[in-house]
Parts: sequence; structure tokens; C-alpha cells
Amino acid sequence: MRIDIITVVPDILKSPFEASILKRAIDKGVVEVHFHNLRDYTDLSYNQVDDYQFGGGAGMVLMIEPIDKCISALKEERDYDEVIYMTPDGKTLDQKMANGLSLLKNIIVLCGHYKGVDQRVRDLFVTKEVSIGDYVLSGGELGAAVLCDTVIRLIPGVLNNETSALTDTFQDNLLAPPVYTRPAEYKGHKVPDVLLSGNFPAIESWREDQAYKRTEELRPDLLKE
Ligand code: 6GU
Repeated sequence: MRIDIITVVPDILKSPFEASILKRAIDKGVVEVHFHNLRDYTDLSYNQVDDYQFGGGAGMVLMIEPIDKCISALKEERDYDEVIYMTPDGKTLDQKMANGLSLLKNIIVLCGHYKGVDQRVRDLFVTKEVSIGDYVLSGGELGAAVLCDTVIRLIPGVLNNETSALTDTFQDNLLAPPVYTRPAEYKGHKVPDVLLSGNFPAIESWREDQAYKRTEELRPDLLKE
């Protein structure tokens, strides 16, 4: 998979890709992530990429021309499955959407900033609009990092034990069961006996039961879906 991220502040975005699972995925060559600074695509003085909105009102708007130039340059090199715009008014990211995106070959992720982008960018170039939740961020960069993390970890070959993505919270609309490690007893607090029993069918059934109970208690809305 190849992800091209377009942003005015690449620095906000880079560090999540430089450690742990995302770094390993990139080092392995399972995914390529490229950052494009919108300011490299403007001919205006001071590398201007935003301007006041027509009709008046507070806040700057990213202009269409640098975005068009950047997207067009990318599209000349290869075909893209989606051009995703990160915005609070997009469709809320969930595990199902992440699963779908993880199957794609090439995607562009455009990060909004300030008041967002000129509406014509959305009308002409964007194929999918994604939000990461009902709250406001200063820009789409953190949203893009969240989207990339959730998608990249699903690509086959990224997680060491591939079944571990299958038992994630949300994978079957269920929260994950509790987990324990050594010691088996800490200050009088014991690990459930079944986990030490070596009886794997019993362990499996305990985990399923716990996942269901946890979901019922903490996120009953997931069971209704
Ligand atoms: Cl993707 N961008 C911004 N600016 N705010 C958000 C968001 C994205 N998702 C939730 N809030």
C-alpha cells in the first residue's frame, strides 16, 4: 500500500511513523508513506497557500491551486483508489471503514487546516471525507495519523502475530476481554483460575463470555448494531 499525505504542517504528522509498529511496517516495505508540503506547490510570495474567505468571516481557507497542483502531480505518477479529506464533518472513522481502506493500493490523504479547504477541492478531487470523532481539532493532521495507524496495522504482514488483529476490541463489534501477565498473584489480587488451567477450550469460552459481558456493561450500543 502507498499513502500520500498532503499537509501544510508535515512536522505534526511525521513522528507517529518513526516508531514501533508503523515504523516496522515501513521498514518491511509493506507500506510506503510520503509527505507532501502544500507550500511546495504554490507560486505565490511567502509560499502562501491560504487566503481570506469570500463573503467575509474569521479564519483562513486553503486555496484550490496548490492542492490541485499537488494532487495532479501525484495522479500523473499512478492511479489512486481514494482521495480522502480529513474534516470534522466527514463520516466518522470506525473499524469497518479501516478494514475497507486497508485493502486499497494507493490513497491520498488531504489534511485541512484553519477553516478548511475551498469547497471546490471537495467537489472536484475528494472521493471520501473522514472525521475521527465529534470534537474539533486544529487541523486534519492528527486525524490523518489516527487513520493511517488504524489502517496500516491491518495490512497483512504488519503485526507479528496476525491473529492479534482478529481479537482486537471492535473487530466483531465486541470489546476485548481482560488480559493478565505475571505475577499470578499480586498483593493478594489473583489472576482468574481458568487462565492458569491449561484448558484451552475453557479459556476460549471464558474470553468470549467476558468480551460479551464487558460490551454489555460498557458499550451496549455496539450490541444493537
Ligand atoms: Cl479529521 N479534522 C479536524 N480538523 N477536526 C476533527 C477531525 C478532523 N476529526 C474530528 N475532529
